[in-house]
Amino acid sequence: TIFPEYLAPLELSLIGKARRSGLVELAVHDLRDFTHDRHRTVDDAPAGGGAGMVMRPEPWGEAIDHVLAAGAGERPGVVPTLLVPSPSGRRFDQAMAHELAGLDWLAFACGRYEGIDERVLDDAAERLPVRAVSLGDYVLNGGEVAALAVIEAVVRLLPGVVGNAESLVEESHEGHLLEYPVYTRPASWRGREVPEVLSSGHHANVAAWRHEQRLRRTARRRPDLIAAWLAEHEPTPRERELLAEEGWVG
Ligand code: 6GU
Repeated sequence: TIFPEYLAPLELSLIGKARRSGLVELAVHDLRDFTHDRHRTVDDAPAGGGAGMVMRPEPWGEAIDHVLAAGAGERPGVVPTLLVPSPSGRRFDQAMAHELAGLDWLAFACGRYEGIDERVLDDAAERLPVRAVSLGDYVLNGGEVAALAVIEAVVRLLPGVVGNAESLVEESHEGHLLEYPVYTRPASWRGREVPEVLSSGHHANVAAWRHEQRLRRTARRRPDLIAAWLAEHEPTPRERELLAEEGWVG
């Protein structure tokens, strides 16, 4: 990155704690440390003309060589997977987070401006797996915020990082459904009550209500996810009824 300070939040909260307890190791590298001119230049005009600036290949090549050499000293024979945040990358999702959580070592190349000279990625791909990754269909100013998002989504899946492993199971995007709505005390607030079933103590009814809420909410907000859920579940007559009530048409 050319903005190491952008990644300062990696000291905080769950990820900071995971780092301090040795569950994950993170290092931030300043791309400008790999420049050799007085102005520490990292960008130049795009070949072929056009708007904006492109990141020059030399600092990136040196930075990647340095990260590879530094990390390889600690774990011989292991290479990182290089993730390149880009709106033209493959869409990041929970399945990819699980996949990345199974890898030993991830490296992120955070581009700015119009992007990184493509030869950097072609050159790196001869030595490492390289994957362009997008958060979604909108444009950020650079890869740092995307790298933070990917790191947070991946690190929380590592064993021991999230205290209560059960909270990883029932959350949104596990099993293709969104999470059910949650409530706490007080039982009545501004004339709004916590749904009665939740204070019934009847665990089966609570579980059935939550499942129904997940299905309804997903059909309403993210109908695109229902097809993936249906591919893995034969819906009960009740589930079919709920989907129909929410206007889902398959
Ligand atoms: Cl990964 N990078 C940038 N610059 N913009 C994005 C993105 C990534 N994902 C969505 N928009």
